[in-house]
Amino acid sequence: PSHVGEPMFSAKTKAIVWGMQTRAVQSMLDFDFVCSRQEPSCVAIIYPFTGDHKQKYYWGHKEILIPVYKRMSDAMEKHPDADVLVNFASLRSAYSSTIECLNYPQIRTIAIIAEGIPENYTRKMIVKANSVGVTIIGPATVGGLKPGGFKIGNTGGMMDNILHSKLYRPGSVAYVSRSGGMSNELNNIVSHNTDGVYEGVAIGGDRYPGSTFMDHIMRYQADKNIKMIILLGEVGGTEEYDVCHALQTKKITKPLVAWCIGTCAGMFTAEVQFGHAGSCANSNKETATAKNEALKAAGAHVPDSFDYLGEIIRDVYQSLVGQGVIVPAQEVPPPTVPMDYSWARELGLIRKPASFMTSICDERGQELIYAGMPISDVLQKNVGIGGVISLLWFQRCLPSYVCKFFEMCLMVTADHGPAVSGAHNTIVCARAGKDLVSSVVSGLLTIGDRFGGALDGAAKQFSEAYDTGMQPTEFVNHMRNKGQLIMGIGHRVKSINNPDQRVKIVKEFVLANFPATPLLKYALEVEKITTSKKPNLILNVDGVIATSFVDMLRNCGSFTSEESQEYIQIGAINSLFVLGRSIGFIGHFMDQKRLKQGLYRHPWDDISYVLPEQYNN
Ligand code: Q5B
Repeated sequence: PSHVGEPMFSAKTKAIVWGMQTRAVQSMLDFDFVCSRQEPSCVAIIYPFTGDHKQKYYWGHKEILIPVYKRMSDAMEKHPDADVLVNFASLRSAYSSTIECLNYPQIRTIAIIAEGIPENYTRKMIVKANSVGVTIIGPATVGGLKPGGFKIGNTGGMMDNILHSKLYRPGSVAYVSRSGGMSNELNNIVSHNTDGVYEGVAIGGDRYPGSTFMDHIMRYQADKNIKMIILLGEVGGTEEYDVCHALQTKKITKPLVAWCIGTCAGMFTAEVQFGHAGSCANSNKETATAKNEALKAAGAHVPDSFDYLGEIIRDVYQSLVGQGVIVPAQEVPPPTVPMDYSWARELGLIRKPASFMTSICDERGQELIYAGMPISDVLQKNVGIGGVISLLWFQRCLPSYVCKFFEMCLMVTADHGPAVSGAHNTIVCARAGKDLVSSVVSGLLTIGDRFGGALDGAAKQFSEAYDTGMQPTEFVNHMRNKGQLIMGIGHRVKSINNPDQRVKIVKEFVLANFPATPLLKYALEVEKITTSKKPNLILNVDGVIATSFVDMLRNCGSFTSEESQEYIQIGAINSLFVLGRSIGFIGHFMDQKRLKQGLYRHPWDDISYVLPEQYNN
């Protein structure tokens, strides 16, 4: 192929990523940015499980879009300048996606990340790749990198690692290893002892790697920018002997530092299989110790143990500097890559005021917590719905008589028949074919000053009158003079002749159980005056609940006077009617659906048409 002899990666390399590996793609782009590349290296993503779309990534501070293609053919056609495929396909689809990719002559290198691909599949991929002149890196690898130019996927680790090992600019040392994890360690060792990494490839831990140590070492030998080579082999396989042969036959002339890891295998009496599929010695020749000896005999610089690898690398490097073969370049600081918000927060580097606050419920931990009480305790302690209201509305456990009061209010307000405004609306809405939420909401929206929502007004009016020392008669006259109705007084159908049992039940409970009930008693005095004028001007269900609610807030001992006042001011007193009547509205919705009631149309004979004269026939 035309690309033979050209460097495998450069600062212009463009890659297509197979698989939805958003972190890896971002990591490639961050690497590009810190290397001062002009353009992002990842130009497209192939993901067969969604339709074509674009995904947002960061390019430094800026946001850019990278196209995602369902079909490989589209990605190749739209990005003819991409010559690397970073294949994140799983072990099940890595074979088919690699074989498909080998049909596109634009691709020169394929990195296969998946571990566990069956060896016969890998061998078929290698045969096909060799036949079309494509280099495979992997399988079972993190990939490789070229400082200052390009990196495959997650190679090199996080940004602090990349900065620490100065991988944003090229050095003079190239390495090839099997292990991806150990290549990170090599980045660290090389950056500490030399002018840095020029290129590094991890060929992967399988028995049959797509490209070999020799493939990469011969590339390094040919590249004039590389002044020394490091080989990090391991127990298992015989490929290191090819390197020995190349050293002996002077195919490799650059200084080569080598070490095979796994020398400890000799300390075990039985055969040892290390983490990689290929890292197991099938004969004495495949042991790390034998290979290290052979490499040393062939002329490689081999340390006595891994601990001295850095030292020997430094010695070779310094002698090259001494000979003038390496002239260390001046350090240029890299551009700053912004840190991801979540990572910076985890490191405790930044703080930000939260957009919103909550103080009643926390669902983040193992157990849901209502105002400090785990949900299992809520149930175990049998606090009931009144207790849950105490916790979620008032952030505290209120006395049991208060919880009982809440529950009683919910029960008595749960419904008052289909004729009232809210139930009527819910029914009409349900019959118009609407869903539960819409129907219930249409009922709830009728709750206001006249219907069911007079509690807040009643709480304010009665408490203000009482607190300013107005006598009940004074209050009634004052309201009449202002031309205002007294909230919580009056009912369409209930009167002193047709008393409202709900009012009686709540009133009796509150008078018997609350420590003090001054406002309720005040309201009952007002009722005496209003009913003397008109029998339907009773203290209604809204009025009795509202005044009792205020008595509870002020006298149960759980609230300061400021807190009690705040609940009245913020409009919290309607809450019990709203919650209670929701039960009834849901009932009416279900009832209408169950009864298969059709669309409601109000009868004409129940509507008085009073149009302006000129429009009447
Ligand atoms: N007058 C409730 O009125 C109603 C007066 C008043 C002084 C008053 C009316 C009112 C305040 C709001 C209130 C909650 C509209 C009611 C509820 C839940 C429910 C509903 C259900 C359920 C009824 C006749 C005469 C007039 C008026 C005077 C009336 N109210 N004076 N203070 N509060 N109350 N709402 O019968 O001289 O003849 O012109 O707005 O507390 O919603 O079951 O239906 O569970 O679903 O239409 O219980 O009282 O009387 O307006 O014709 O007035 O009495 O000024 O005097 P009515 P109106 P005048 S409980």
